[in-house]
Amino acid sequence: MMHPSPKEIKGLRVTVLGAGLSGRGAAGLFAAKGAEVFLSDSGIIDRDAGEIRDLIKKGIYVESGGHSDRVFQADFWVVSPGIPVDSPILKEAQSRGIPLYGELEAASWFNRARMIAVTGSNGKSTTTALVGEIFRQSGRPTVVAGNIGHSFSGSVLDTREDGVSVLEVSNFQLETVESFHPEIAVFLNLTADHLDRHGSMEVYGGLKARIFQNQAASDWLIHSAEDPRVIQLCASAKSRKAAFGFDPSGSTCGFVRDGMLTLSIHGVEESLIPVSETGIRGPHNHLNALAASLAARLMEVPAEILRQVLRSFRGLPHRLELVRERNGVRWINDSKATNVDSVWHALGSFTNPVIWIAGGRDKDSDFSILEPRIRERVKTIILIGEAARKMERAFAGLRPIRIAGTLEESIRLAEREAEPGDVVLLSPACASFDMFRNYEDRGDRFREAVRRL
Ligand code: UMA
Ligand code: ADP
Repeated sequence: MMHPSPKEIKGLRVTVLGAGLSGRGAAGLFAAKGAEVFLSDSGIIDRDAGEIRDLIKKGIYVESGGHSDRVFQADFWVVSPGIPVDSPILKEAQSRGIPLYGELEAASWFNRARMIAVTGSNGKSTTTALVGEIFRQSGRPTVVAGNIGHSFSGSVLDTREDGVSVLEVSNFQLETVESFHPEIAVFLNLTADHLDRHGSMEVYGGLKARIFQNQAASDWLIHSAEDPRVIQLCASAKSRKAAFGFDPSGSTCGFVRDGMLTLSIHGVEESLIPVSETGIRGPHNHLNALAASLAARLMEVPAEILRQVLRSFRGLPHRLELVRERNGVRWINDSKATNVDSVWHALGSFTNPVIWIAGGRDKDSDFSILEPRIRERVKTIILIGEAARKMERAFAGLRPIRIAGTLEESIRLAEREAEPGDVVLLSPACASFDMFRNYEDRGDRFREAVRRL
């Protein structure tokens, strides 16, 4: 079904489901375009909080504490990514014939800039932020949005034809795309995550592949040359392909040769900088850097700008973030490592003995995959949260395991164990929602407690 064109929005009745970041952004966007907006949230929201108050002032009707029948009086719905497509309320809307669009899809109808979209199981935020920084430094009007923490709806009206939209795209968002069409799609990797929502790797991988479903032969798909599942999924794309990895093939690709980040653009090689001079650490981050560099070069950013930003970009907070060095012990906050593969790479980024703090809310993960890495790098395991007992069983006999009741207690235990040269790494392999508001809250609490030591 064709979605309404931006010019047809005026006067339509739009129900926005969920009043989180996506829903508030979408409500503001569609109200600005003249729609009659009804914003509905199943949870309790603070009607006096600044942004909601502003939406109410703009004439948007807001309900919370449940979805009333009024949600069905709509020409179409804009749905937040956290609401699964098979949830009863969305099924009911579908059975009544109401068109449903995801928030990212709906925002993209209004995009005026050239579009780069980044997906994958891990490294999305880091790569998106790096691409965004490169374009900002190049002087192009740049919007960075999506799963990275700012809804695209909230900034899409700022996009300009001479600018670029750099979007981090999650599989939740891809579940509800239809016409979403990035000129450059980046598919970083595919490892187990969110299996509690999607059930199988096939479903999860199929959703990620939607990032390129509307691409044509003139578009670019930048993808991993390391990940066999990604390579297989990308084979069906109509777009031109640029692979990145340690030894990819093709006339346009990115690789590391003799310790140097290198691109080949239409067969012409360009050396960027030595990996040892990049601001972000670990081999996984060098892959992120190659993907970001390809995206920028394919949109004509001069290589010199790339070199500057690759040196200065230090990564985002909560991703292998050095909090403190104290008595020869480095304390690292990797709270954003919410799945098993990100921990695999985190542990692989250190050569010193690691005291590893992990645990939280399990996402049906298979923790035993980490066994070889634990044998190589870990000295002591300290577990917290709901998954502690399951993880304890998975790692039994590998290394000494301690269970802590709180994050603060895990830090005290780690301090007692740590010797000069060690690394204390919070890299949970789990979601945070059992004990914290989100991964940022978990990382902030870790940082504060470590600074107090
Ligand atoms: N809600 C309903 N009805 C329901 C279920 C939920 O009204 O049946 C309401 C909740 O009460 C809540 C709101 O929906 O108030 C939350 O919506 P949401 O979960 O879609 O969250 P947003 O605040 O809109 O944030 C979303 C992304 N969150 C998710 O996909 C879960 C944010 O990514 C993203 O930054 C933001 O849009 C802006 O684009 C976060 C995330 O955790 C960081 N993403 C997952 C990940 O990275 O692993 C996919
Ligand atoms: P995402 O947005 O996909 O969650 P982030 O950039 O926020 O990705 O990083 C999440 C976690 O994954 C961090 O712990 C980080 O160290 C790790 N990570 C970053 N890039 C990669 C990669 N290419 N492969 C595996 N893990 C990665």
